[in-house]
Amino acid sequence: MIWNPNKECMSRDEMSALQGKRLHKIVEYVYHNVPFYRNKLQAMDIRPDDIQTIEDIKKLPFTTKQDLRDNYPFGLQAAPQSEIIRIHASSGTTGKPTIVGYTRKDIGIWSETMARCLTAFGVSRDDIFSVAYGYGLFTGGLGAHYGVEHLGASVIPAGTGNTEKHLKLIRDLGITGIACTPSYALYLAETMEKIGISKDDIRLRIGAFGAEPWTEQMRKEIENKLGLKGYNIYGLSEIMGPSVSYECQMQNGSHINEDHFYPEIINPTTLEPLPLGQTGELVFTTLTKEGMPLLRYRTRDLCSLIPGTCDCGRTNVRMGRIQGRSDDMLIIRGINVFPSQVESVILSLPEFAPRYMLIVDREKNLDTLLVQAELRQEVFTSTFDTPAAVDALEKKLASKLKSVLSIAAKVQLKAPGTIERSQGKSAHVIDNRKL
Ligand code: ADP
Ligand code: K
Ligand code: ZN
Repeated sequence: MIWNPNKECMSRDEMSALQGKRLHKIVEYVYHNVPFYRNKLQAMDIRPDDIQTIEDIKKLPFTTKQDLRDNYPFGLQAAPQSEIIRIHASSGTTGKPTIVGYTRKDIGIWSETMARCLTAFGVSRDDIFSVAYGYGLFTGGLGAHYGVEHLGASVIPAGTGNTEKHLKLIRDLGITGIACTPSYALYLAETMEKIGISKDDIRLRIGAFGAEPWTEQMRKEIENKLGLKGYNIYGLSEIMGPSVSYECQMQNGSHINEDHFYPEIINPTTLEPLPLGQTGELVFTTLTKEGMPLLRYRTRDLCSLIPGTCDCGRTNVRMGRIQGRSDDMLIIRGINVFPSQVESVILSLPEFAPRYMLIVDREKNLDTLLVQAELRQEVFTSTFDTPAAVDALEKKLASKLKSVLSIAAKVQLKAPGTIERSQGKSAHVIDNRKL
């Protein structure tokens, strides 16, 4: 089943023509409504009329996460506040989140692209579908929720947490579909064993898994333990949220909703576009967004685009699995975490030296984060033989970390000079998870 064959099965010529037309319109729109883009385009001597076909996209400037930070909170918003009906935020570094506003039209398109994904996974109006992404500022929960409603299946707004209660609902209501992070799916399976629900007691048949990287091995494990078929769904808040791309029944790459989100692959160092099939940094231009349209947004996700038509009948280009990131962002329980966020917390507390280590692991299928931080000499001298003082300092750091990272971290205080100082990008991270 295909939700919108008119848009998912266009010929390449039709698609390119539509993308070119939309690109021209969006460039004109940001030129008139976003001073940031107008200034950039003027500095490059580009007028909206210079952009007529989709190939002209190569003339346009890139947009980075840093641009979003520099223009925090609403600097890149194109629509007037009266037109914005929802605001999400994704984690940023240095405590500044990325704010994304959506107009009514944006929310409608998001529901449509979500419905396309769900239909490709095999979800229909007869399904009872549980959304177990986090509800709140994170785009996963509400994004998937509106898509399920738009499709017409019955949505269960389960959210995360309350896992045992959720599992009982899955059993008692005969819930047939679920959207969550792959690691939460494994955690569900684990908890099922613990409370004595077997996969024969439940009717789950479809899983929509995304928001973090996962492997074929994880897919097999989840499928075996929950008795369902798992599909990949990809997205990011800056562009929309989940539903930027989705697997079909062929499970050979994820189809991009390219009538709304135009993909390019570039060399992250030279910024040159790469030929189809090569691995590089994924870049998206939003072709229809009103709230916060972005030109050539650098996702930092590394992957390749897969040429050729797909046996499912869809012609939309596919992307391969995310193979890594060109920055040092970690995804822990689906939440984006930058080592620099931890650094900013540590620097803000006078008791700590600027030496720290993040140790990421997976225990019982759930990601864990341990932050080790060195105490300053004078603080160490005055506290190390007073357990209560050490305890208080640990609590102080843990609570500050929680509020900045939005996830709980274990904290371990270290004596001065005991954390190894090394050079390089991931000098502050040990990631023991096997992906
Ligand atoms: P979301 O709300 O979609 O998780 P965020 O902006 O919080 O959006 O995080 C987006 C990032 O999460 C992506 O840039 C990518 O690194 C990662 N991500 C999302 N979906 C997937 C997926 N299916 N596979 C691998 N990584 C993913
Ligand atoms: K994420
Ligand atoms: Zn397909």
